[in-house]
Amino acid sequence: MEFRAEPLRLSTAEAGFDAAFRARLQWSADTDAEVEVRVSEIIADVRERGDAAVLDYTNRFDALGATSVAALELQQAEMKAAYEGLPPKQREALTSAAIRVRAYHEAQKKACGESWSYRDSDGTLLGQKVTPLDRVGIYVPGGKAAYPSSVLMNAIPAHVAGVGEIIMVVPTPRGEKNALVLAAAYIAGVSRAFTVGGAQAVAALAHGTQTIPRVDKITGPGNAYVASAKRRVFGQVGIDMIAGPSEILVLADGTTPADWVAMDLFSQAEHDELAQSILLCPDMDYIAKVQAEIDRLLPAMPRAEIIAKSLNGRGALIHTRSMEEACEISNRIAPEHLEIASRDPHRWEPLLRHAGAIFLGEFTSESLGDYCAGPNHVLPTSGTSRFSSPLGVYDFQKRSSLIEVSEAGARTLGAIAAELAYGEGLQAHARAAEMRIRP
Ligand code: HSO
Ligand code: ZN
Repeated sequence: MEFRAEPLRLSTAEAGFDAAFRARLQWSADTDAEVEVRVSEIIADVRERGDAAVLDYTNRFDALGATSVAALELQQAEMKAAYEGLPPKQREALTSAAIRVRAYHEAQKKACGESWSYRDSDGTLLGQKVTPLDRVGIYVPGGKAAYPSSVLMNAIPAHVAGVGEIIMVVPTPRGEKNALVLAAAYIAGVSRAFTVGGAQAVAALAHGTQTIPRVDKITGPGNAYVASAKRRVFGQVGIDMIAGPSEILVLADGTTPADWVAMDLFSQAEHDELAQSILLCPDMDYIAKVQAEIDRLLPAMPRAEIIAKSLNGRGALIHTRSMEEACEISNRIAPEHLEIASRDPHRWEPLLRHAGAIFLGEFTSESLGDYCAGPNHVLPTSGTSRFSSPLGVYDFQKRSSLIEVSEAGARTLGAIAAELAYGEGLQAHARAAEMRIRP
């Protein structure tokens, strides 16, 4: 069967652009009421029955015959053996990726993850103390989107942050374990791992059971059940984000080979029928070239059906009046991945404010960022890069303020605080400040 991909052709010069833009390019993350009910029942059951509930759901949903949750724990020796048993080239690639991802996150920790303090003119010490989380849970999907690279992207920043214990959960339908996922867990510093998935895994991590320890934060992508469960346990534990389908936006000035750009559009489209790939370009001839490359390259792609559905459903090739206008539209979309396919990417980068990750220049394919460039591939989707950031070391740390007031500071600050405390009618506050003012 042949799949044609005809992404929507839009021109910013046409009157209907705005309406078409809203209808096609904006994402609504509606939740499914049935999923919500099911997930709330599962969470309540896991809270009440602990291991017994986790075991029941896991045996039922993943067609296992386990007799205890303890039996679902993966041993370090098994993860190590998986790593050692990988074909050498795969093992080397995984190791190289892990080394680069670790180096990037170590630099990130140095730049924005260290404690700091200063003394003011009264000798009062003020600062911020950064501490890692004690224990985090990492959810790894086990179904059609089992990504060992995501194990690295979640576990490595946690490890670099200094998290005490990293607990991984991964469903293994019919008991099938993914050797690359186990190997990635082994080299990324996962402390314990359980072959448990779905809402029951999230509930177990959030509330703790007899066997699965309760964590402080849960990160990692998952299906609708996992997303719903993460939303529900938020507050009891921290969560990273609720990830939507993958997105790529390519800003092209026509200087990058059109087949490279077509393949980059495919690379996110192949994740999911709901993924979104968009090209913004001021050169109509170039857009036609990219379309021709899409037509030429698609039939040979193993995931042609998914790619075609994604491009036909949510994809767009947009003709803009200029590169400046393309940058403005990109800011409006706030994509997860933004490629600047240009020989002069630094000319456009300053105009771009909202994107999970920005890939500069013709040699920077988005896929390098997915695996091994170094930055994290867990990124804000669905326009949320307007207000949020890639997963990073900072997601596995928290900050405490530090205050040490000197005797002189007690005088200056005491007078200010007492005045404001009396204004609020809070005597004890005022007196506590005043008592420390020595004559
Ligand atoms: N592009 C995905 C991450 C990924 N790609 C994993 C390949 N494997 C995140 O949007
Ligand atoms: Zn990807």
